[in-house]
Amino acid sequence: MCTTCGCAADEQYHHHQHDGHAHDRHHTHDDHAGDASKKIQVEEDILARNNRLAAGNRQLFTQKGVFVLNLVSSPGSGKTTILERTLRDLAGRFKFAVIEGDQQTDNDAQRIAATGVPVKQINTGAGCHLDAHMVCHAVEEFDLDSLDILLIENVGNLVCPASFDLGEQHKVVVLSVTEGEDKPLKYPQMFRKADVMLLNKIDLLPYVDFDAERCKEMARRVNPDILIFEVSSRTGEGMEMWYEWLAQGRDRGLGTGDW
Ligand SMILES: Nc1nc2c(ncn2[C@@H]2O[C@H](COP(=O)(O)OP(=O)(O)O)[C@@H](O)[C@H]2O)c(=O)[nH]1
Ligand SMILES: [Mg+2]
Repeated sequence: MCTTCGCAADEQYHHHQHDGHAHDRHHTHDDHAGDASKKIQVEEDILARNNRLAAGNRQLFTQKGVFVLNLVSSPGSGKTTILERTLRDLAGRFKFAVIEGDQQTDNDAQRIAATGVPVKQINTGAGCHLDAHMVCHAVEEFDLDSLDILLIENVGNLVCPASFDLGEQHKVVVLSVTEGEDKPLKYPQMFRKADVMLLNKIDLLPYVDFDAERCKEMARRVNPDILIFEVSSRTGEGMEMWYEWLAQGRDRGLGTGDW
């Protein structure tokens, strides 16, 4: 039994391996309404439990004065590269820690460790998102009292991470210019849940068929309040505005302020 949140660790792990795809796993030829309502009940229970744990995480982060962001995107949009540059550029200003989520490997954790920032890798196995329980245990490895900002890189996936609150103050969605400008309309839940969108890889704009204005208009259509920063984590272009937002969010004591 886990002492922090009262879970039975093995049972919980088993749950995580499936919960992202709970919708698939009970289908048989005689699937019927009873099974469907059971599935809905299971999914509701999973989300309700996650929400309870996320609320606990958020309370802890607030108590400790840690500003927490959950970075979400499809694989390869540049989340880790954005983190690497942010950590190096703001090293003197804030004390950071990072949680890395991937199905397999600690490649991203190694990249973050090279910046000198404490990092914890979570491998989700077959799971397609991080959840509040995983984060609750991952932060046990950090000295939260000494931290200013915790950055969580979620598993690359524009669908499931939208449903799982981790206890963050904000979701930050990263979209790169190689992915097509209509992604906000195709995956509206994610763009609706995010407070900030980083439109990354703008150094590639001259080489790709991507209309940045149209993309921003689509993002605002699903979320009129979303803040959009156009950046290149390769060249550093536009990153100052992102840093300014980070610093102001942190300085305002975890609020969203006037942005
Ligand atoms: N041209 C360009 N490439 C980038 C940029 N940001 C990331 N990349 C590249 O995109 C690929 C995926 O980046 P990564 O940070 O691993 O993406 P993640 O899967 O979202 O963490 C790598 O080859 C990066 O070098 C950028 O701003 N411009
Ligand atoms: Mg990554």
